[in-house]
Amino acid sequence: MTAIRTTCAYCGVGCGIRATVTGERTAQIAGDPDHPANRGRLCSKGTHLGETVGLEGRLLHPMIGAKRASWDKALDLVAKRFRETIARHGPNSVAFYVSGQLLTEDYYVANKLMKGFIGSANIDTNSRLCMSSAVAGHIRGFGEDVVPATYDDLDVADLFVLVGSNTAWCHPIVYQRIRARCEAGAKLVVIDPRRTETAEEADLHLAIRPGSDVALMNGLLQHCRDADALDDAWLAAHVAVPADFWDQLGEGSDLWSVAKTCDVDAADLRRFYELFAATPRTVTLFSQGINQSTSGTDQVNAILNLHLATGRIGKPGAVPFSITGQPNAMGGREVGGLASTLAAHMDFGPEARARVQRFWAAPAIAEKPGLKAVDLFRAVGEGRIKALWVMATNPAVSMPDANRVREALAACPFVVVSDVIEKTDTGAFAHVRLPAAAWGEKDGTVTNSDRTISRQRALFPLPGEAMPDWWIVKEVARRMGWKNAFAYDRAADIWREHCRLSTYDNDGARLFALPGAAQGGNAAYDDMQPFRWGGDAMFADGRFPTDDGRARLVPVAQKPLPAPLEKWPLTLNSGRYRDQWHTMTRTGLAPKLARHRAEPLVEVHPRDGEQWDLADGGLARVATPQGESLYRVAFAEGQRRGELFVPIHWTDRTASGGRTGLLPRPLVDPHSGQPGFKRTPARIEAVSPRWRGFLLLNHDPAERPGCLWATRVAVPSGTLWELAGDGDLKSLEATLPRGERIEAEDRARGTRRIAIVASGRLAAALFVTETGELPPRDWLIAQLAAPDVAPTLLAGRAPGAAADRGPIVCVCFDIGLKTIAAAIRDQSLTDVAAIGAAIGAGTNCGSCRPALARILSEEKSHAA
Ligand SMILES: Nc1nc2c(c(=O)[nH]1)N[C@H]1C(S)=C(S)[C@@H](COP(=O)(O)OP(=O)(O)OC[C@H]3O[C@@H](n4cnc5c(=O)[nH]c(N)nc54)[C@H](O)[C@@H]3O)O[C@H]1N2
Ligand SMILES: Nc1nc2c(c(=O)[nH]1)N[C@H]1C(S)=C(S)[C@@H](COP(=O)(O)OP(=O)(O)OC[C@H]3O[C@@H](n4cnc5c(=O)[nH]c(N)nc54)[C@H](O)[C@@H]3O)O[C@H]1N2
Ligand code: SF4
Ligand SMILES: [Mo]
Repeated sequence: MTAIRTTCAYCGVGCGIRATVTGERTAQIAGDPDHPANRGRLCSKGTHLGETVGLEGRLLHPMIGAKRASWDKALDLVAKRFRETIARHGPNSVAFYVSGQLLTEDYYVANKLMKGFIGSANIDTNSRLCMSSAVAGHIRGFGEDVVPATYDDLDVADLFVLVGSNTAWCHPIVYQRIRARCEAGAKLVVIDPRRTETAEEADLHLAIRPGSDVALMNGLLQHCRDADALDDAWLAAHVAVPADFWDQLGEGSDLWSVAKTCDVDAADLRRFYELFAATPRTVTLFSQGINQSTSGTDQVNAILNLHLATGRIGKPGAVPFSITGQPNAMGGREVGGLASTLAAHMDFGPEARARVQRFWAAPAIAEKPGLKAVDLFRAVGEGRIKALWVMATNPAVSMPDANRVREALAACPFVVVSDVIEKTDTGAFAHVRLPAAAWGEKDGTVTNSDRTISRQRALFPLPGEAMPDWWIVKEVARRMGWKNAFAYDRAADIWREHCRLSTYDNDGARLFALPGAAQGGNAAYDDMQPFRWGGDAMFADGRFPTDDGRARLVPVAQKPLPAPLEKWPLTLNSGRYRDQWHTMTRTGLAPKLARHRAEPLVEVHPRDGEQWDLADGGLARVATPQGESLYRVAFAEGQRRGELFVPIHWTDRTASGGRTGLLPRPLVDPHSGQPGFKRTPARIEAVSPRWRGFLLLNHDPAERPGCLWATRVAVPSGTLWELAGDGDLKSLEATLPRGERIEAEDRARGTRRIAIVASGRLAAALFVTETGELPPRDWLIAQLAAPDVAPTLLAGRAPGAAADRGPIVCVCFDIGLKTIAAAIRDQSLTDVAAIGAAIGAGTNCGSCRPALARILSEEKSHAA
């Protein structure tokens, strides 16, 4: 069996994978030692990709309404409805909403159809929610949306500044490269209102007031100027500085004012400023804490200003680094998948429009930028957009003010959804659902955060009637009447056209160019090795893609941060968990990934918890001006007071609560249109249901159990639902399968325990209690697959009673907190490597190493 080289399905780190197909739908996953992004390493999500390549839950046939349809029927209908809508209401009455999870080839075809043939720019992407502020900031500062950094910079930097990035969880392999460099002496500063696992390992953590990043960066720039750390020669030669730039910067930028605005200790702030000024080789990495703000673009430029003014760009180990979220966020930027760009890093100027139209031999070309995501869904809601095609994204969950987005989808006369999964919250609104090929089936290219283009390669044949996204789009285009322009037979045809457009009529004015790449044949495409466009030393010559060849310092000022409102005294932040990906359509299938955090938590400072009468582990309702949702409460010392943190991953399919998309306001950055997801006024109140419990089933039920709190947890051989409610258990009992019923009741504690045994195995268990205890779930879960039925089912533990391992920390080797703590104590382990040597934890993907470090320090402080 030979390994197939491909690229991870998840984050923008873009790790290379060697996958060995071991069965019809099984594969063994290993890191690719030859891939420059990861050199063989993988994080927990990449490592467990093999658990998500089965066919459960897949959409395998085109559907018109609830009925299966042939491809011909479905494609004809989509083409007809789009054509008719355009004929009657004009090209701007239709829209595509696409995704950084499309491959470059898919993205290219969708963009070409909308901008060159339909003649509208109403194609936007979930990247609008993700890094459009970085795009706008790059264009303002550099003249083009170019990320100058590479991962090689990480290996030679002396200082890392991570701003608004939980790198340890969201870009774990980048984080491991940073840690490796720190072990050689580099310093790490983390700027994040929360003490994340990333922050816990930092040399310095500045838990700033959310939204105060511009003040922090402007103060730092002022400090560098005072400390003589600017690079005057570089500034004079390569940067345009507006006349009043330094005067406006000075205001409120003294150390004391900044410390007050950012609400951090002035001594810590000084330490950071001095460290930065003294360390030329600095990489500043930023992601959603910076981008997802109504001042996102200004925040990005505050960072770029710093690097431009100190000459920390174009040199090894000195660079600002916007790390991208999705596997092909960058590829989407390159094809022009955003409503605000045209194609191949061109804008809507008359020359660019004429050039692209000529190249495509297109009947039309979009005249101006189209609607950005939030405006686009507003236009759908107002009836201005009458036909919408959603590809590879789940806006009913992930857009801000998702209730309004759902209303808009429900009101839209024609909605098409291309997805790999049968039941998604967005798919529920579709008139036509088209089955797309998933990771492991599709072929094409992706561009990662550091401009490295790699191949995703198919491991399995296409299942059912699933087809690649590029094929689906080109078939619709052909049926709309544009046969020749969309005569692609394979992804490689599209790749070559994309490469030709990048160099077409490009005398070097556009840095994005893939020269040479267009020449290879299909075999060259199949054999493509990872390569970085733009070279390894972007901007080393000090020339920038602006009219005068200079970069720009952009004056940016800190916006006032309003005091909390009486009705909404708290600020709601949202983001990611280490082992889940977005709306969980794939990671939600993997039992091992459910181990890290099984339920949607609202993290709250313990003192705030007391103030609002919350119980750690209880339930609470979080409300904002936009909506409300339930969460399980987790007291967390790492939260700032007055702030809440919730995850973005749970949906209608997986939980009754944790519906984070319902909460943010649809407010956007004026330059980029990116929503400010990270700061929403909110309040919280305890919810105390009469009973709590769990339901374990040997199958995946079609419907979510109907009660106040129901969260689906992936487990081996079945599903687990964590439950709480006020009503009786009738509807839950109705979900139990047939079989022999064993039951026990303890009226004093309001406890009922029911087990169903069928064909000699445990088929289901429903345990609820009002005031009693619930057993740990592990042993019962294992009974689903046990060959015999244990006599102690209703006790929820083995006849001899197994020791409780505690919550799982190392998902690769299934090692719990209690096991680790015991090993540290009993074997006097003193560092993470020693834990690995003793019990194996943290020695595979390494994602749990920050957690191990924390357990170590907790054990140390216990001992002391
Ligand atoms: N495990 C996992 N990894 C992922 C993903 C996933 O779903 N799961 N998704 C991928 C995608 S698409 C993306 S975009 C990236 C996102 O990667 P990250 O940006 O690292 O992730 P987030 O958790 O959204 O937010 C990062 C941090 O910003 C902080 N923050 C909030 N407000 C502020 C502020 O005002 N200032 C500062 N300085 N910080 C603030 C938050 O507290 C949070 O810790 O992750 C990618 N990787
Ligand atoms: N409150 C809050 N909201 C946020 C964020 C936040 O931090 N806070 N972050 C935002 C960010 S940065 C992002 S990137 C978004 C992510 O949000 P989404 O893009 O909505 O999330 P995903 O779950 O990745 O959705 C991808 C969909 O595409 C499907 N899919 C997977 N592969 C393919 C394929 O090859 N073809 C097709 N056609 N379909 C496929 C999946 O099954 C899934 O339904 O969420 C945003 N929303
Ligand atoms: S860091 Fe993890 S999720 Fe991201 S590409 Fe690498 S293996 Fe995949
Ligand atoms: Mo993202």
